[in-house]
Amino acid sequence: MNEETVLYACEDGIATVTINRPRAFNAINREVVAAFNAILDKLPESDPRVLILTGAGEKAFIAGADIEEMENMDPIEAVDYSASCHRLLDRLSSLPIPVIAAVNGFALGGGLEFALACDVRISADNGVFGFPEVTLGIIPGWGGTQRLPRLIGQGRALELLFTGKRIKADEAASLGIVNQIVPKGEALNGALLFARGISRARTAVANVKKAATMGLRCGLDTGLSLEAGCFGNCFAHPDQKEGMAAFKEKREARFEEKSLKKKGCHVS
Ligand code: CO8
Repeated sequence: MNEETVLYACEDGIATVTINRPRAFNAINREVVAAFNAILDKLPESDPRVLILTGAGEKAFIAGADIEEMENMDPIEAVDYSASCHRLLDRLSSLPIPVIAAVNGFALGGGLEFALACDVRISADNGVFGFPEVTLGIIPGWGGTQRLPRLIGQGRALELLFTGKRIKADEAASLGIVNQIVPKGEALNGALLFARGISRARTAVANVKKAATMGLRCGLDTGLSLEAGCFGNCFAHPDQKEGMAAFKEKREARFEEKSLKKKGCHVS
């Protein structure tokens, strides 16, 4: 396996995962899926507090699944491939840390699905979004039919899914797909800036992510019970005492540095 198809770096608690197939516009193939899984296996070693996902080069975040690799799949292989990427994106989205997509160009098909599995999307102004699958005679198979309607509503999602049309970053922002737009070439810097603005109270951040993301998978009553549990979790952690003491003493809180290692790699 060529390990360089996915790059990993971690600095000052912020991890960056870069899909590195710029000549194929960072299209995802099985090798990328395996390399990404291997990076997630090792994530607790560097114990980041935020993860940023981006694509190599100036033109594409990820231009989808590798069409050449998919072309001759039979239905059973297609189901297996779909499920294997569901597992990868579930691992990514259930990390107990914020995950930010830094979209630096095309985010099409599977590329948009990778971006949707992130918590937040920062896009350069040359970002292009869409689900062209129907134009290839297939449908999104890595969560797009499920995550997009949950994010922007069924009608608006179906418009993109039915037509396969591409939209620019400003339209994606107005639909709620993109959180922030930054100038071309600045997606990673924009994501880094966003990451640095996230609270260092890691347990509180992990619990707020768990409540807000797992809560979307259930009804309101169950979601409220989940929130109560997450609220309680915070009171079992020293950060709650420290945060409230710091407020009373009119000083900055000193929250615990490490938590991914202790808590394992899942929000659930
Ligand atoms: N797969 C493979 N190669 C790709 C892909 C892709 N998705 N996208 C781009 N490339 C390659 C091109 O083949 C080309 O390679 P080469 O130079 O060797 O010919 C290179 O990247 C550059 O592409 P272009 O020359 O086409 O560059 P343009 O600037 O003219 O166009 C586009 C850029 C608009 C991104 C164009 O390449 C394009 O439309 N790409 C395909 C986008 C697409 O349809 N994506 C969806 C794919 S399907 C999918 O993602 C399904 C996900 C769920 C799978 C579930 C599995 C069971």
